[in-house]
Amino acid sequence: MDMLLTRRQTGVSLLAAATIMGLGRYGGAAHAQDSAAFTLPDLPYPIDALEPVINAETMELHHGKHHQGYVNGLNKAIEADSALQGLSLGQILVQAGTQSDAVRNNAGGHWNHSLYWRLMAPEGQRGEVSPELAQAIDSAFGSMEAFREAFEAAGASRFGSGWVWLIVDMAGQLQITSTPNQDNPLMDVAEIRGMPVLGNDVWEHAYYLTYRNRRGEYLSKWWDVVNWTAVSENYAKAL
Ligand code: MN3
Repeated sequence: MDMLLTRRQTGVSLLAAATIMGLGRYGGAAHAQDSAAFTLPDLPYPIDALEPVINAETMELHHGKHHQGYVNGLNKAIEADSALQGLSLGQILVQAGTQSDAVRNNAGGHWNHSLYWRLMAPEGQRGEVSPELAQAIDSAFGSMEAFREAFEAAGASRFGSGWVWLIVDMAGQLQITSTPNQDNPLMDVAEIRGMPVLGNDVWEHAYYLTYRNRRGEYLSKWWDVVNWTAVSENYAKAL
């Protein structure tokens, strides 16, 4: 087992945390049980539920074509590599650095998008930031407003395609970080490793139909659809 997986303070491994966070529901446990292919999770709300921030056409393409493409690509790559067969998604992610680009990109794409859909919710179902998370954000960033600004800035300055994250790092602290392409902070290759609590997709396919080249506008409007109940649960589980 990778030594980096051991959290210095709590002794909880990232892999265990990833499993707790629901990797199993998105291909981990199911895959291990029956060696069936990874599958595209259903959206937890109707396709137009996030309008006007994210329109139905964007969701249809993003979920139905892009995410499905990562699932298909991952299954194809695994089919061609018997060493990967039977591994959970989490087990593949933590050894992404020694895998082919096809495995790294498609496994990351599948995990990242499975999280992303659940970080958003329709109006009336977005909940509130838990007192514990609010306090941790204040302590790490000064205020919720300062956190949002820093998160948006990190997303805006990611060159090309990638993701911006709020993570619980290896020391148990909140940090904002960003990864290229479909990498994520669970991967052994990540500059800063930790458990994602919140993540936003800054690939153009996530926003281009509505916002064109205005990534900053997408990042600032995205807060309107964030499911704070889910984010607060992610934080509680990542500790
Ligand atoms: Mn995407």
